This record gives sequence, C-alpha cells and structure tokens, in this order.
Amino acid sequence: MKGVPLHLREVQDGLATKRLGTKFHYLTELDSTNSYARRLAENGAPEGAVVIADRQTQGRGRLGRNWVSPPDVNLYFSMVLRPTLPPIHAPQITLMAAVALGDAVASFIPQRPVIKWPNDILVNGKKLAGILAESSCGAERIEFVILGIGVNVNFARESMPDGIRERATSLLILGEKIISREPLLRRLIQDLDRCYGILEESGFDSIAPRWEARFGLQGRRIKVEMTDHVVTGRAKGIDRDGALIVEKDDGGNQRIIAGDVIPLED
Ligand code: BT5
Repeated sequence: MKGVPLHLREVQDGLATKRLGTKFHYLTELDSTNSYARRLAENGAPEGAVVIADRQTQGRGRLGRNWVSPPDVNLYFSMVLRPTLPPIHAPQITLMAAVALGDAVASFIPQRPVIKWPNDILVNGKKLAGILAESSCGAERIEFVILGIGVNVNFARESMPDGIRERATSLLILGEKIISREPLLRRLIQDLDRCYGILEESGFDSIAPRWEARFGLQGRRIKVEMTDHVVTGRAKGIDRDGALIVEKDDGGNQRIIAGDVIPLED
C-alpha cells in the first residue's frame, strides 16, 4: 500500500506526557532519525526532543545492520533522553523501551507481542519492531541516550524485501487492517514517557517484573551468538544491569551483555 505523510498535529493533540515530546522535529526523509537526534543532542537539545521521519535512507539496526525503512507506511522515530542512571545501567533504557513498546502495540492487534532480549518485539516469532539505544557516556554519568524505535505499521508482505519477508511482520498483516500512524505514535510516546518516568523515579526493580511478564523466551532453550563465541542453554531472565542470564547446557550460569538470541527446539 502507499501511505500518506504524517499529520504531526494529530500526534501532538492531546499528548499527555511529562518528559517526552518537549520538542518535535518531523522530516519527510532522513538518513537515520538516530543520527539526526544525536546531532541535536550534541548541540544541547533538551531531554524529550523527538525526531520523526517518514522514510530513512540509512535506517540502522545494531552492529551496523540495516533497518528497512520504506516511505510513509511505518514509524521511525528517536528521542533524546538525559537519564540520571549511572552508565553501567544504560542497557536498562532498551529494556524499559521494550516494555512500553510491547504495551503500546498490544492494543492495536489481537495477538500478544513478546519481547526478544534485548531489543525486539516479536509476534508469532516474527519481528514487528526494533529498538536502537545509543548512549554517550562520561566517566560517571550518561550524557545522553538516543532511543530509536522502528515499528512496522502498514508494511505489506509483498512490499518487504526478500531478506526480511519471512522474518518480519507488521500491524497491517497481524490485524488485517490499515492502522493510522498518528494515534499509534501518540500512544507509543505516552507509554514510553510513563515507563521512562517509572525507571527514573522508582528504578529498574519497578520495570523488571513487567519486562519478565512479556519476555517470550523464559525457560526456553536458546542459542546466543556473540561477536566471538556462542552459548547454548536455557533463558533464565535478566539481572539488574539488563544482562541476560543463561543456564548453560554444560553447567553454570552465564551473564550476557550483548548478543543475538536464537530460540531452539526444547
Ligand atoms: C534493531 O536492530 O532491531 C533496531 C532497529 C531500530 C530501527 C529504528 S528506526 C528509527 C531509528 N533510526 C534508526 O536508524 N534506527 C532506529 P537489530 O536487532 O540489529 O535488527 C536488525 C535486523 O532486523 C536486520 O539485520 C534485519 O534482519 C531485520 N530487519 C531490518 N529491517 C526490518 C524491518 N523493517 N522489520 C523487521 N525486521 C527488519
């Protein structure tokens, strides 16, 4: 389907937030909303600035991977956060965002979205949305975090490139109807604002149970691919630093800070 440009006014009307949405930057096309938001943050943009693009020419995933970003049908946005967390707890931002994202999209589809550690929202095993949090840290504090989110909204299966068609899904595919992006984006920003507020005011312990309730792989056998090695075992959950705990097949637990999780048959 061919989409239409976003009506930013409709997103802003009735937006009820405490921290996010202090300023909106809406552009038809960007290389990457994360890159643009980083430039804003480096030039002193306040917490809560939101950057939205109708299309990205160099949408990014983790580790230099590509985020497929066709025009007008999906959501691509990034927020400038200036959290008071210590740098070691920066990964909590991604986990907090996954809780908010899971809650927000759940109200637009009949199926249950689940979190795949650390940064994916899946439905029926297919990727609906991804999170890219990039931090700039000093020795003792986080200067800023750029929290970027991509959600497949009205992305039709036939428009998906071969590389992702079998592994990706969209709200259109799941709910079998077109979703207007404005109320969805408003809901996303509000849920992110709420979860970020909880993290800032009450700490990660207030978010962790909700993360675990939405974690799709609790107790399941998984393989985790890291840059230099692979671990197989059973997913046990997360710890306070946002690390994934895996009970290894060959005994003992391992904390994993960064990696790609692949579910295995039990
Ligand atoms: C992510 O990375 O899932 C993070 C995606 C973040 C995208 C947002 S859009 C707004 C902001 N600006 C940016 O430039 N980025 C953020 P990762 O876990 O590394 O997953 C990337 C992988 O997902 C790719 O290698 C593909 O296999 C797959 N993929 C790419 N585009 C996709 C899409 N539109 N839907 C589903 N899967 C996709």
